[in-house]
This record gives sequence, C-alpha cells and structure tokens, in this order.
Amino acid sequence: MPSPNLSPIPELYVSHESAQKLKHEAGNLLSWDLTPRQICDLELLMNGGFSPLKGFLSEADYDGVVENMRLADGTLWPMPITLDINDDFAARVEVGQDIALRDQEGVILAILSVTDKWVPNKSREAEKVFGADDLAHPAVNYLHHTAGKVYLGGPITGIQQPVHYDFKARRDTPNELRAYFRKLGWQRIVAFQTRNPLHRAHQELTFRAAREAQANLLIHPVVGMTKPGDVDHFTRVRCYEAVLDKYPQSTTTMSLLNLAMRMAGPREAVWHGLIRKNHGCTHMIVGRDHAGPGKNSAGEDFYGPYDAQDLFRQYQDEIGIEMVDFKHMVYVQERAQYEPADEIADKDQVTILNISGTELRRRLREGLEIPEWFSFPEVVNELRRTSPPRAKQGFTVFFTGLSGSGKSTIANALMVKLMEMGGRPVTLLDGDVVRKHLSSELGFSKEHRDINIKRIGYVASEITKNGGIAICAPIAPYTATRRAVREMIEAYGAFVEVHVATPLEECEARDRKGLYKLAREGKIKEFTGISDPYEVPESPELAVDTTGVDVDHCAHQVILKLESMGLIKA
Ligand code: PPS
Repeated sequence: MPSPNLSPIPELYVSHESAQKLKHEAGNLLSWDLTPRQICDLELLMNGGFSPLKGFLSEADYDGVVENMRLADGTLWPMPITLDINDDFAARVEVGQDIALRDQEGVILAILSVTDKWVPNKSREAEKVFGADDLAHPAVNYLHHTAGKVYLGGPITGIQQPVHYDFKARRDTPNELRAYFRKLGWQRIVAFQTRNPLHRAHQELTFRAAREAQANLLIHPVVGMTKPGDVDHFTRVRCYEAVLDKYPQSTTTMSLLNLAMRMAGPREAVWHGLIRKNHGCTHMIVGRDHAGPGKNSAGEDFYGPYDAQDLFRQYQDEIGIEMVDFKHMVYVQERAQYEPADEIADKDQVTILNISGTELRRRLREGLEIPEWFSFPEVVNELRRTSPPRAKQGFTVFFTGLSGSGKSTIANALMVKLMEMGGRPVTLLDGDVVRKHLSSELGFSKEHRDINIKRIGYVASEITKNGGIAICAPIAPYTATRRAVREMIEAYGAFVEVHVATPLEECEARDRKGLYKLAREGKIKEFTGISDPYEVPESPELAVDTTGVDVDHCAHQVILKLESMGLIKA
C-alpha cells in the first residue's frame, strides 16, 4: 500500500521578486507564443504536476519515453512532453539560447533554456506512443497536422502561472491539494479522472470505490483539452458541482485539472497515475477503456478494453499509487438502486436498466425524457441548457467539389429553402464571396487555400456556436484541411459535408466562367482538377452529382439529409 506523502513537491517557479526582474529582462529575448496545448503542459510542468520533469523533454529523454516509457536516467514517464515549433521559428532559435514563452495574450509565463533542437520521427512517435500511425486517433492527427515539425527541449524557469478567469476557486496546484489533504487529515485519497458529466452510476461507483479503499474521494476532472466533441468544461463543471452535493459531507472534494489529454489509453492511464500521485493521491480509479480514443480508421477500437488496467497494474509500484478497479454499475429496477453488474446474483429475476452514452446523446438531441434513475435533475437541466435538441442547435453545411461542379447553385437554393422554413439565421459563405471579402489577398497555392478554408471554418464555427446555420461552398481540395474545419465546428454543432461529385469532364464541358479553357492553355496556374489536386472526400455525409439533375432536386436531397440527422423538422 503506498504511504501518503503530503510534503510539498518541487515547483519550477522562481520567487516573486526574481520573477519580476526576469520578466523585465525576458522582454528582450526571442519569444514563442505557446499553443493552447503547450500552455496546459507548461502549467503542469511548472506546478509540479509533471514532476520529476524539469522542462520540455530533451532529445535523449524523448527517445527513451517514446521507445520504452522511460527518461534517459531510467525514470518511468510514458508521455512525450515536447515543445513543437514551426520551421520559421526553428530557423531563428539556437541551442544554448534562452527563449521567452508567452501565452496567447503575450504575457511571459516562463523561460526555456534550449538544450536540444531536433526533427522528430512523428510516425515512430505515433506507432510507439499511440499504438498506430492512424489519423483517426486525435493525438496522431494533432501530431501530424497541428504540431510543428521541430521540437525544442530544455529546462524551464517558471515566472507565473497561466491566468484562468473561470472557476478559480476550483483550481488547485499539486501543493495546494496536498496542503488541503494535510489540513483535513486525509491519509488515503482515491482520485477519479473524468472528461464526461457524472450521472448517478458514476456517483455510486466513485463513492463505493472510496468506501472500499477506506479513503476519501477526489473528483479530478480534466478541464484543459479533452477529446474533440466532448461536452465543454463550463457545462461539465456546473454538472460536477451539482453532483458534489450528493456525497456524504466531508468525504469528497473536487478540483479541476488543466491537463491536455492525448487519449492514449494504456500509456495515458500510467501518466494519469503519476499526475495524481503528484497531486497527493494514494489511489486512482481506472475504468474500462480508460482515456480511449474511439475507433481507428478500420472501424476497430484502438486499444483493448482492459489494456489500460493491465499496463497500470504492471507499473503500479513504480507509479506509487494503487489502482482501484472501476465497477460497471447498473440500475436494478426492483430494488431501485445501482449495483455492480458482476455482483448481481439474481440477474435473471430482476430488470436491469442502463442508458449508454450514445443513447443519452440521442435523447438530448431529440429532446426526449431522461429518467431520474439515470441522472440527477440538476445535471440533466445543465445538459439541456447547453445541448438543446438538434433542431434548435446551430450547424454547418460544407459543400466541397471542383470549380463549376454546382456547389454555389445548390448552396443558394438550400439557403433560400432554409430561410423559407425560418427559425434560425442562415449565412452563405460562398467561395467567390469569401475570396472577395475575407481572403482578397490570397492566391491558390496549397498554403493560401488552407488559410482560406480555415478562415471559412472559423467563421462557420462562430455561426454554429451562436445557433445559426452556416452554408459554405468552397472547393476545399485537401482532406486534412476539411477535417480541421470539421473539428472546429463539431465542438459546437453538426458538420454536414456534402461532396458535389460532378465529374471533371462535366465541369469542364460546362466551363461557366471560362476558367477551364484558360487553365488548359496554361494561362491560369494551379487550377484544381487540371494542374492542382482535388482529394475526394472519403466519407462525406452526402454526395451529389449534378450531371443531368436539376438544382432543386440536389438541394432537396440535402434537406432530406438534414431532416434525417434531426437538424431540421419536417
Ligand atoms: S479553395 O481551393 O477552396 O481555396 O478555392 P475557392 O476559395 O473555393 O475559390 C475557388 C474559385 O476561385 C476561382 N479560381 C480558381 N479555382 C481553382 N483553382 C484556381 N487556380 C483558381 N483560380 C481562380 C474559381 O472561380 C472558383 O470558383 P468556383 O465557384 O469553385 O467555380
């Protein structure tokens, strides 16, 4: 049994006076604007959440972590914590240099003394750390499409914590939590890691876990970055606060963890264990498919359901924290209570009820009843407030296809039909219109096309977030960029990709703007379909071909799709 050690752990911050001085001096240093994920990592580096790390990994540490979950000195550490940068910045920074790390408002949070600069083998990192170089894994997708090409490593001198304006009283550093546990005399503490709202089953299982371990309970939700598409942390925290009242007084507390999850299943579980150990916990609940990323591109689970528990058990002593098995709780109607599924002796004589996550989302989406035995009314109310039924939420219809394929025409018809129905504001972001008003300085290189599409995605995501309907109709020739836009939008509402799959021959034969002719003559360079690529969408929500079909029919097909997805009512 790990003994509780609640003495302070080392942080990377300098004293208040030195910080002021350093901040002043650091104004002259070359500086890097941290990404949201890097800010999360930096906060946990500085406050000891990632102890024993002293900074972003050096190349030798990185190699060890990737290959066998160990730093160069043999210490267990399963997750690469690296500072990724782009080529431009890499060309300006040298090993031996100090650089200032700034948040997104330009505030200097820390200084990095660069000891290492290297180009990582990202495919190897994906294979070893996440189990497959498969873009369906959110962290692999991030690695290849969001993270910079070059990594910097070196020790950190912490100047100040990242600023948070939300739920300040609920955020604790490892030392603040340790001090809290000391003050209350808590000796054994079970941590519950979560990125989802808690319902009655979770409340039951966490309470049982704590009781069985004769421990107090720490609800330790992640509020940094979770899986794209998760319920936003503002809503979740309001839900957690409601559930906290359901535990017997003074047995349980909650603290928010600004972690950027990687959804790395087994490795992630070990990492979570080390982080909870640093926060003063003695036990951690590890569930079925802990930190699972969902299905791979072949439609199979990335990890086995108990891989995370197995790996955790293997390293438990080294982590210094004991694993508490997650019990699958189900509701027994006759006894009106939750019981662990594997402890029900009279299974055949009783009625067992359960609502899956998918079913819950469906009920929320369609405004259906969510029974009281499943969740607390306060939690359901919160979820309904932020997830109104789909027919009242914002969404984006994203047409993609070759020039002249009919995107704009269908998009216009769709807009008019949706406006006729009423209820939500509709905005059309047509390719040509966007290029005039938002992207007039851009050309048609891959880089410029990507900037253009990301701008459209950003505007559409804001419209979707605020309950409107955005209709986009650019060519958007690249799969990765379309995927990035999908992720931006799915954080707030549905993304309906419509491939206007009119064949090139037909588009060229129409040549409504005379551009194909010019492209064939070489008078327009980088013309999609002629001298520039178009990557065909693999699984759009809908594909339509306008050859020999009238616009009204195509727009109607989109309307039917929107109805079947519950986005509009018939
Ligand atoms: S992209 O790739 O999504 O950024 O393109 P988009 O913003 O939709 O702009 C496409 C319109 O610009 C005209 N045009 C070209 N298209 C493709 N390649 C090249 N080189 C090019 N140069 C100009 C063309 O009229 C496109 O309009 P649509 O409505 O698609 O025909």
